[in-house]
Amino acid sequence: MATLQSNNVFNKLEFLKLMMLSREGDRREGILLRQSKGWFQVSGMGHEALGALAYLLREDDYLYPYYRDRGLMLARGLSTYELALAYFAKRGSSSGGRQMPGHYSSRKHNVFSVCTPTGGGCLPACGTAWAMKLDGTDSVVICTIGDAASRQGEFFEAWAFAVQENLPIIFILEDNKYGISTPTEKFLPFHLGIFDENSYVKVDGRKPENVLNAGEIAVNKARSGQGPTLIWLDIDRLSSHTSSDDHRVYRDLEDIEEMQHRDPIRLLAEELIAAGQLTQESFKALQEEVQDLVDKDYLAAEKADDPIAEEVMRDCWGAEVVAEAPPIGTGRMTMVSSINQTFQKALENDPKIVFFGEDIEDPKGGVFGITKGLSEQFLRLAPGVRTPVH
Ligand SMILES: Cc1ncc(C[n+]2csc(CCOP(=O)(O)OP(=O)(O)O)c2C)c(N)n1
Ligand SMILES: [Mg+2]
Repeated sequence: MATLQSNNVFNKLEFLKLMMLSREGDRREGILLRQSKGWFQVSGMGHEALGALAYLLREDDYLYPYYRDRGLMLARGLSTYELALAYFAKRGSSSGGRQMPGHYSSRKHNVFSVCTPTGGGCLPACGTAWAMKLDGTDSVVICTIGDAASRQGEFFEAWAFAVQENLPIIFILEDNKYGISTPTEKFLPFHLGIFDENSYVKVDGRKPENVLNAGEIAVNKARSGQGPTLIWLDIDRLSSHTSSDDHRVYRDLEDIEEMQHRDPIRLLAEELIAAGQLTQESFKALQEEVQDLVDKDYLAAEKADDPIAEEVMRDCWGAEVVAEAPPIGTGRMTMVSSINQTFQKALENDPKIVFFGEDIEDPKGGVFGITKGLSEQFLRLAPGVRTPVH
């Protein structure tokens, strides 16, 4: 089955093939949809250069992508066959057929399942980055969102928390100028001056080396404990929003035509041809090779097993844990006291427990005193964390 990431070294010609593989997968899914063999499609056409980020990551790093990130997913190591299984909602897909197409996930590659509510991955991504920091590792998290999604409250909350805790996280804002049919220029936080100019980097995201260079600085910064970066990528959505949309209804045809000249695949192919690393013939041969690979994977995936109704609850829950009464004293006590003692026992037994919230610290320990005494007794400073962990 087709996976093209042979090693972690970035090579333009190999990367061109990866972007073409992503594009062809999108094209194939569009055709299958028109043949009524699929139910929904969301394409990453125009966003493929983001895949360059994967070359900066280690296995222990995490990705919180969104639905435009097919190129990034392929570069991370997901195969076209796996994406095809997801497209057909097959039993063997990463979600066991529970997720929509384009809602990537991979336990093996630390890819957290895409949230359908836009921006919904930002806070869990911070949680993962915080856990990495508390564990004292030098892993990093990459979280991607769209330009319209950057107006979600979660994004601002996540950015504030990432800055506060100096988290090893990189937010990638894929600015394709539209949220479905709505132009986002007027609403984009950068255009409103909400972010200090020193807190983000703007990059032409049509060129993989730009993504790679900005990403490298951000990943090194995060790995060395110097905190988060926000990368604002200027890109194009070359397709309609999804298979339920037709962008010709709200975009000028000249505008659509003009975008094709900034197509990242076209730009890289032209560059490689000019550099003598590719010819028109070898480009055509590459296209045929990629088409063939994608064809085979989708044909094979189409024949794979469908989900079984009886297995619908499989993987929805972890192993059952037998509930035990907390080892606190017996006899009469108030509810507040029993909760407080339970927390005490938990903190004594598990150094990984983190209390997170407002008004939980001593001397008050909450309006009802539920956490009273805990911060004084268990105050722990995680390595490199600015604020105490209680
Ligand atoms: C919270 C929420 N509101 C609305 C939607 C419906 N919706 C899905 S995608 C989308 C547009 C997102 O645009 P953008 O963030 O710019 O990403 P793009 O699709 O352009 O890559 C909207 C409004 C949603 N999924 N979640
Ligand atoms: Mg957009």
